[in-house]
Amino acid sequence: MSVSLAGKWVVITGASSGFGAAAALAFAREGACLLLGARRLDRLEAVAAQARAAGSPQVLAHVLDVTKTDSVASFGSWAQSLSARLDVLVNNAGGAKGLDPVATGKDDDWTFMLEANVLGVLRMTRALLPQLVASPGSSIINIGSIAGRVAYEGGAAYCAAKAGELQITRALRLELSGTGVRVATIDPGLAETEFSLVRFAGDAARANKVYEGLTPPTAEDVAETIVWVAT
Ligand code: NDP
Ligand code: 8X3
Repeated sequence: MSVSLAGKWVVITGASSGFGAAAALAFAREGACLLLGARRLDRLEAVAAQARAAGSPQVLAHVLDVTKTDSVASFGSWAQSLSARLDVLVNNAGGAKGLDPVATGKDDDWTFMLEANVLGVLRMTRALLPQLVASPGSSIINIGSIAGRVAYEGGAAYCAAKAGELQITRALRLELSGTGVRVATIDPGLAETEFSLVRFAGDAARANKVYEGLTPPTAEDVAETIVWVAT
């Protein structure tokens, strides 16, 4: 049996591009109310405007950096001031930096990947858990990756981070058993978004090469799966 999302409160992290932006529009078409977070507020506001036009009764955007505890706390207080209950948390913010083998890996890249993909999920979940528990039937949907299950050269830190996300999902599922909060991971394979542009520090030629000769899934395909899991 699927659940109606009309009027439900959905939080999406990393909603300024890619899967998160597409998910915002997909939830909007279901009539959900949206709280969107990311670091680039201008991009977030543009997605919010599209989501309103797509049918969401309420869309609000707030700057969010999941690598910073203070920023997550501020987002959490803002969300609390808007709704005592939350129905869906999509922990999507994250990504990769670099494709170096361990031998030449950069501390800054490793720190970002572990902070954003692992600690970000923990921080966001901790901050919003009281509002999710207040709404039995709510869902936490973490965006992992096939990289959390299968390693590749140059992917040590990113694969470790996404394997970490998978274990967070598993632990949370046990911890929240009996609360009515469902916990899921979606582990896409390679899909065409700004992921590779970010990984290669804005080198568009290198990023485009990743998708050459392929017909990868789109952000909209993944968004459709996120909405399906939420229902
Ligand atoms: P994009 O680069 O298009 O989107 C990433 C989103 O995450 C942006 O909205 C970005 O916003 C946000 N983000 C990054 N760092 C932070 C941060 N510190 N705090 C808050 N928001 C942040 O890539 P995708 O849409 O592809 O990536 C979304 C998720 O999907 C990531 O977790 C990624 O690892 C995962 N994934 C991607 C796959 C792919 O092939 N594309 C496959 C499997 C998983 P901003 O910069 O404005 O903060
Ligand atoms: C992103 C997909 O295969 O490029 O998570 O690591 S992959």
